[in-house]
Amino acid sequence: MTSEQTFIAVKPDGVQRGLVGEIISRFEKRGYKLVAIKLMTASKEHLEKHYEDLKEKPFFKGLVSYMGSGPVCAMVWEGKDVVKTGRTILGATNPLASAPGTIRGDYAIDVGRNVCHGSDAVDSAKKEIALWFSESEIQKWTPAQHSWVYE
Ligand code: YYY
Ligand code: MG
Repeated sequence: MTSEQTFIAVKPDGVQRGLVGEIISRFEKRGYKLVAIKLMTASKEHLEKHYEDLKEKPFFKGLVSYMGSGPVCAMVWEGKDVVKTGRTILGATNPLASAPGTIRGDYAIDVGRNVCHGSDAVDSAKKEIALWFSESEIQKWTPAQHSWVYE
């Protein structure tokens, strides 16, 4: 099995709305493995780095201020094709375009309050994981269910 890792975060609105458990649950139930998790209020500098590709966008300043307005639940999830599948589990960036059954499609309306983040590619996942976590915070473990999820 070729495994990969992705950075998933419950944004401050998701934390405030009590959606942390629900979001973790969707990844767990799908069969993915949680390898790192922490609650963190990110600094402006940290968020500017996290979203550096978007720094020219008109919504950048508001995005950074919203993301730093309270704790974020930062996580690393691991498993087969988890970057792409993670994005599918989150839904489209604009919640109004997200299908019901996705996190954003079930719990969000405005794009600026879309409750969760997920890396968009394997390379950006690596960069984001390195920004949010030190290597010692990432666990190596084998879930008991592994052989019941993968053939
Ligand atoms: O990766 P994803 O979060 O789905 O979208 P990005 O294009 O990377 O934008 C990051 C973040 O910016 C998005 O989740 C909400 C916010 N945003 C916004 O406030 N207004 C937009 N028109 C586009 C994105
Ligand atoms: Mg993105």
